[in-house]
Amino acid sequence: MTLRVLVTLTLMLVASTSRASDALVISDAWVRATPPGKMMTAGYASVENRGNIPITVVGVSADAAGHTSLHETRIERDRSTMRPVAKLAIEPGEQIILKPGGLHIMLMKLRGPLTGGQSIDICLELENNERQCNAFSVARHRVAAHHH
Ligand SMILES: [Cu+2]
Repeated sequence: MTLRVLVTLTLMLVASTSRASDALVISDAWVRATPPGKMMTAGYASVENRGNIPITVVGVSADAAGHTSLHETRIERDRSTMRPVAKLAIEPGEQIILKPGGLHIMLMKLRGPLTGGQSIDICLELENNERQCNAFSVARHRVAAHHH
């Protein structure tokens, strides 16, 4: 084997193992069922970077909603407010929990009501133009994280 072929193979291997979406592990993904008449809701999940390079989420998308964004709930002067989050950087080994009262995926202009038992796909858009889509189950409350 020539050195050149070896270098090419090595580069291909590096490229295939460094895909950020492979390193991003999403679990406990759920979306709150919509109350009657409401056309917006939020999605939650735990997002873990199991790779060795930082991963930056630069957006979210979902076919079920006309507008999807990353949001953060904060308490300001005793009032709970939500603000958009443009970027979310996840360091190697870091796990970020999107949960009620904190970071969440905001789903607005829903195309229809979301009821428990169904699931919708939500995609995380990553900085390097990769995207990772996961099924989020619709539930009224968070389901227990572990089933034994
Ligand atoms: Cu929100």
